[in-house]
Amino acid sequence: HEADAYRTDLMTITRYVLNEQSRNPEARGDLTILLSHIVLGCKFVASAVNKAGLAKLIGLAGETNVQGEEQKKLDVLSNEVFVKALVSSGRTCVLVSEEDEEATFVDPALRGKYCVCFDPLDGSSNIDCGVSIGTIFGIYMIKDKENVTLEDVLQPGKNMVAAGYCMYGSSCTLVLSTGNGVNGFTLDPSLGEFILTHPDIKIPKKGKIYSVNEGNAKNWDEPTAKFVEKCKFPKDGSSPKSLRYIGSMVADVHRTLLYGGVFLYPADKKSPNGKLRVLYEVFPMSFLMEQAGGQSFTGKERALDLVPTKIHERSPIFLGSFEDVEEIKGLYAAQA
Ligand code: AHM
Ligand code: MG
Repeated sequence: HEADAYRTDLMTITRYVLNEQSRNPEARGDLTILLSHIVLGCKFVASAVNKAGLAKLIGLAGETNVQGEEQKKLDVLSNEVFVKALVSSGRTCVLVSEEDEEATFVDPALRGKYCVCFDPLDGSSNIDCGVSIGTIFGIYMIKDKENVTLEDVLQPGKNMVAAGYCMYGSSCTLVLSTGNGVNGFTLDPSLGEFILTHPDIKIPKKGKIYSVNEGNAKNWDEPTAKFVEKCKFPKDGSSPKSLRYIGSMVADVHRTLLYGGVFLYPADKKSPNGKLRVLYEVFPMSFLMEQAGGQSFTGKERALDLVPTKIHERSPIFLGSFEDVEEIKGLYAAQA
């Protein structure tokens, strides 16, 4: 019985990644080891998020608790856990975190061949009201182990070897691509393991949802304004799209991936490059979208073709169902 097989033949994320790697005769298991350290970071954050209120983990950075101990904010704490887990994996050489202004160059003795760009706790303004938040990561391979530079992470997103996110929501879900489709794993808290629950995720070709912060509408450019107008007042006889916006990228993108539709954080007059960061927000999510059959566009080009020049660079982003993004591309082309 198929359902029974699923219950008893547990495909953990480690088993899945090992299987993937064994198909590449040159692979030596380094990516598996690296990913298992990322998974450890995600489990730590999942557990911290769940007991955040109880453990008084959510206090402001620098605040002291009743014992007079310094309390660390959850995003600062999560960042420390990820950095330490990544360095100790022995498989990384450059780390870029949204929490750290400068990139971290791993001590040569602990160096491996991967670079990891990550946002340890995205959407942290949502923590206090219990809305879903997440970790986002993208992985590059270094060019030359003897000569590691910032150039190793200032590469277009299409060079990423893996990307994913972990959503801390009503359940904890890790969505991963190693360049061969997209798979979703849910944390079974009783086992402490991520189990494959969403094999081979494909985004619907067209969706019924659009997701954007409409409070910025007065500053939008014309193609964005036209697209959103079409979502609300379609002229081809189709039904209007529903608006869903959580304001937490991982949750908004996760819904878009599973239900279809489009998520946008466009440029506006006040922020000509939008808000979201290229290396650890735009690229990993664009990588996943393409791997799931959707697309991702910056308003000028395919998002994964963008070549970043600074580690914390921002870019406008339109991602989701293939046909919906195609429509946005058409509006930008018409304006050009
Ligand atoms: P953060 O890194 O400061 O948490 O900001 C990123 C978040 C994303 O999760 C989300 O998509 C976006 O900011 C929402 O921005 P806005 O509040 O402007 O709509
Ligand atoms: Mg962020």
